[in-house]
Amino acid sequence: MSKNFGVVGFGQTGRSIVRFLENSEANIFLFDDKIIDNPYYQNLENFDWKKLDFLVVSPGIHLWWDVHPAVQQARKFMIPIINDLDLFQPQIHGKIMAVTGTNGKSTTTALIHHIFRKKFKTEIGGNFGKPVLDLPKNSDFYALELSSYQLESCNLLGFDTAILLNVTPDHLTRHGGMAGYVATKQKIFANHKTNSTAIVGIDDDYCRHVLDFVHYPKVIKISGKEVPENGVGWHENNLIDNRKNLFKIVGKNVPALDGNHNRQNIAAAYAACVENGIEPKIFAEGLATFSGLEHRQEFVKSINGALYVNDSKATNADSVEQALNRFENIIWILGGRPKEDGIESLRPYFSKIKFAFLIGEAAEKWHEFLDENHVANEIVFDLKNAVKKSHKIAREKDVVLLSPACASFDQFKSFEDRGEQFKKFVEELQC
Ligand code: UMA
Ligand code: ADP
Repeated sequence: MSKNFGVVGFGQTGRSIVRFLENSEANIFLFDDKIIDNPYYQNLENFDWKKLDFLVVSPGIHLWWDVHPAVQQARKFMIPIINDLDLFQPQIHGKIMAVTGTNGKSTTTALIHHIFRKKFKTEIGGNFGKPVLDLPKNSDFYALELSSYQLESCNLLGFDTAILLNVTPDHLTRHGGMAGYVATKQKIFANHKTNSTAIVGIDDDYCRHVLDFVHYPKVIKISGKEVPENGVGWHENNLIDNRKNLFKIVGKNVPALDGNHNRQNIAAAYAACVENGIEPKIFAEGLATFSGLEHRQEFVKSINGALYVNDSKATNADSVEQALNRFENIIWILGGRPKEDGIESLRPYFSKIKFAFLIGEAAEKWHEFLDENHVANEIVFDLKNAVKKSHKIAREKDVVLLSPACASFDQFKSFEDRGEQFKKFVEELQC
């Protein structure tokens, strides 16, 4: 008998879920807070919840804090709540390499995909690119970026390779604080297969805490700062595989992945590669040809000796810290829709800031904070103005850095839109 599936959220993920269910025998009932012109759309208020067999939720749907009404109803009628990953996993035979962490997920997933494609049929998706149900089902490997939102609603955990890069404060409102956020990230290791591998970053306290509770058949520690005992890490400019007392140099830093933060990503990608049959030589070749991702410390242009850098994806303090650490003489463009963790942790870098231009909803609040900390700053509200004003004061060797420490949704469609607009405004500047 055909099953009844409720689908909550008709965004990118919801559409892929509906497409998938349409190809099965399922009956589909679609919910969204917006009224949607779609034959499956249901009004949540008068729906007969008892008839559902499953409720499939999109990543944006809150399960534990500020719980979405559809989720509340499903719980009341004991309907299993699942997500697109739960539907995807039984469909495939290929191995899943799942990547999570507060920062570096996209870069690491893209790097793994770039290298794996040299040897195996490999797809990339999840929180980066296509939702999983839009991926071909016949691949050897799947490099999946998983956000905390996706881990929260996934039940069929048990990946072939599970990677946790780092954990620093982010999405705290959604997860009810840091404890909830860490627990959700930790879920990536909640289950395993007989030959699964866990790859765990050891560069922050939260990850080191999680490491104590990872019971995978194989655990590889990785670091961007040191060479872990029996793990993979860095000594000076060399990536070192230190397992089985084999102190082996396997690669050097590459320009597209400059910066200490990327060393963590490279170490994790290396561990995932060698554990799955990629020889170190192929890894090193792949590393050298990886061109990096847009909007992550992306060098846009040099004008009169000043470098313009698009780091629009830096939406939390830890990711901004990597950029402030890397550059000197910074003209900093920041702001947008602020996160709960704020920018207090960036204080040690304030002496490197020549001037800060504040945009978006965070502007007023952070203006006061920067004033208190003696950082010269001005509220300009919009990005175009910020770029123009930065250009006026930029001198040789300065770095004009868009690294907002905020979500983009107050003024832009997405972080990509914000980054594209930044690049456009930079291109329009007169030398
Ligand atoms: N909706 C509701 N009620 C809600 C929330 C959403 O009805 O309470 C509806 C909206 O009206 C809309 C739909 O749900 O119609 C949107 O669904 P969604 O918010 O789950 O977003 P998708 O379009 O499905 O995109 C999701 C990810 N979005 C989120 O996690 C919020 C995308 O990550 C991801 O790329 C995409 O799936 C493909 O897998 C975005 C993101 O911001 C880029 N991710 C966060 C991050 O990276 O920090 C986690
Ligand atoms: P995510 O997908 O987790 O958001 P990205 O690879 O898109 O990660 O990078 C997002 C931001 O974080 C960029 O500003 C980038 O420079 C920074 N970043 C990348 N890797 C790391 C890391 N390992 N630790 C801290 N910050 C990082």
